[in-house]
Amino acid sequence: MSALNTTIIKPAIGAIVHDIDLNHITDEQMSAIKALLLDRQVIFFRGQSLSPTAQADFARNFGELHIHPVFPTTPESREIIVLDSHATDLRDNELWHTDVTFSKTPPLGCVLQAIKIPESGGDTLWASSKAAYDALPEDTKQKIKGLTAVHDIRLSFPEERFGMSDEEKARLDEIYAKNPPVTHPVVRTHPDTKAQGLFVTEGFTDYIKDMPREDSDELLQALFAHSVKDEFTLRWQWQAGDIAIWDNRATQHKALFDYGDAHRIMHRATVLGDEPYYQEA
Ligand SMILES: O=C(O)CCC(=O)C(=O)O
Ligand SMILES: [Fe+2]
Repeated sequence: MSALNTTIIKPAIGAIVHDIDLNHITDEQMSAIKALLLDRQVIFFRGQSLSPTAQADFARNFGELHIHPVFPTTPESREIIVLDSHATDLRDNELWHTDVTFSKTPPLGCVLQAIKIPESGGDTLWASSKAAYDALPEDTKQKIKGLTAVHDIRLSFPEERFGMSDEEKARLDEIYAKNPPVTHPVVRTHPDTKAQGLFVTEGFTDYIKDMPREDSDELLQALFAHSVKDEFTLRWQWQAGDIAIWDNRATQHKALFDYGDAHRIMHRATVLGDEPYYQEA
């Protein structure tokens, strides 16, 4: 990691990379960024300025990009989602979630750039799924290791959220039909590091399969609460020009919606990922 000047944020998660302009990076720096991301799970860069096409090109270093079924995009690049608090209801991002786990192959990761940040509020929190898994009691690890759970887009994008014009309703019904509920392992083995991570979130995980609903609800509530304990999480206070990159296979996150009517705009590129699996260590 000698190609990068970094500061660790917390033992479990996070690093800041200094003295780098993401518009001009060498192959050596890119390799170091990838290694740092695997190690720290979410990494931050201050003082950046990537146009939508430059942000998409940078994100493509990690893999092919995803087009989101719900969020609007920039005119310059359809691969850049615009999260604009004055244009879209962003309350769904305030639930702890891992991005797009309502799909069979959730994203590998995201590159998020702060374009406009309120004077106060609007922080984002990330939690390490690995740290959460590692800290589970051994009997819980044994209990959950073979389980699978159903993830559903409707938990975070419910009908009530989208206005009820016929046009909106038809669009949403089409989105639901194209994204039926999917099943994922409750413990996910990271494809690169082979680390185990807890892979359920309040944003998208509906129920654990082959378990009475009440037991599933109780177990999920306990796992949700455990996943986001202080020692597994960090909180990022944004400045415009910040970029965060997270490993979506190893984290969950939550964007606070605590800034009233203030204007907050973020640009996100989403890198395609593969099908989650569990493999015994
Ligand atoms: O707006 C943010 O800080 C993050 C929103 C979010 O959940 C995302 O971009 O995946
Ligand atoms: Fe998200």
